Amino acid sequence: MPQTRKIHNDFIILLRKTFSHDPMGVTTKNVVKSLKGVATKNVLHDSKGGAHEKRSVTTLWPPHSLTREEPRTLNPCLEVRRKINVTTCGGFVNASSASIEFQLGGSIRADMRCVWIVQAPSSAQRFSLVASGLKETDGLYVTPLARAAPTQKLGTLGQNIILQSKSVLITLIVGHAPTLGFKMEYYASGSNVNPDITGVEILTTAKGNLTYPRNGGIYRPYETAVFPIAPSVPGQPTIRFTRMDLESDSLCAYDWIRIYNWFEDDYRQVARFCGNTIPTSATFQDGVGFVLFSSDSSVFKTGFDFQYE
Ligand SMILES: [Ca+2]
Repeated sequence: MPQTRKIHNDFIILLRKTFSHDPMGVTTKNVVKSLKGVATKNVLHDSKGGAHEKRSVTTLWPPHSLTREEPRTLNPCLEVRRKINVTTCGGFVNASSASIEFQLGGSIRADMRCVWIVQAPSSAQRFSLVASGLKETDGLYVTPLARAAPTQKLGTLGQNIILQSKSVLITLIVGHAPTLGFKMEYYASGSNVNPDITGVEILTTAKGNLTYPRNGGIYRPYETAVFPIAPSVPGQPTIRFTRMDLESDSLCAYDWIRIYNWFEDDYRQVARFCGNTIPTSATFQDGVGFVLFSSDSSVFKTGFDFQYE
């Protein structure tokens, strides 16, 4: 390289070092912006702190004293944050957006059942499939818990499904042959509302039991508690209630329990009961179902127990 050219290049490098706006080498891409110089953590807007994922505090640069004031319209919590990514078979996510990535690049056993429940602080949610090795004989389904619309199959990449429901069940139904994994995402959509789920447990063991409320006492007003049963070893679980103590009325219109059984691409209600009535047992012949409990504004009892195997 000619000497003059080298001097020129060195000068350019010196200029860049001297006037760089990023002397720490920190890229601004993932920096959480702050409003009025207040440190902002990578927190989610979870009204109940339901998404338990721990996050580190994102480093701020430049220091607050050097941060120029941001436009007032910015929400300090909604700036760049890492999205929750669930990778287990089943789970509960309480956040405005998340991805569910199950065995992507790997295989899933035949007849597998997984249920995720997602809840966003909004009146609707949008779902899309990002990557999929699922076959035609498999299915990934979204079911609004509010039951305002039927279950829909999320089967095509790029497809968007919007459901008018604060909380949604996502059900994986694998056919009678092993298959490959997938990745899907959901986003809050619509107007802001308070979340509706007051209790949730996803039962994945081969057998088990549940008492609600979990710590005894009486249940609360306006409960919506949901308990999917989807054993991770495929089977046909039978559910039996062993104790019932709900407000009683002839139509079960106030406080009630419903049992839903997966059958032909949707959840079908197989029982609705209240008071002290112990219902007959129900078998989930296709390997998955759920219990839904709801209470109204007055008269509260001690709840219920059930077991399944
Ligand atoms: Ca009641």
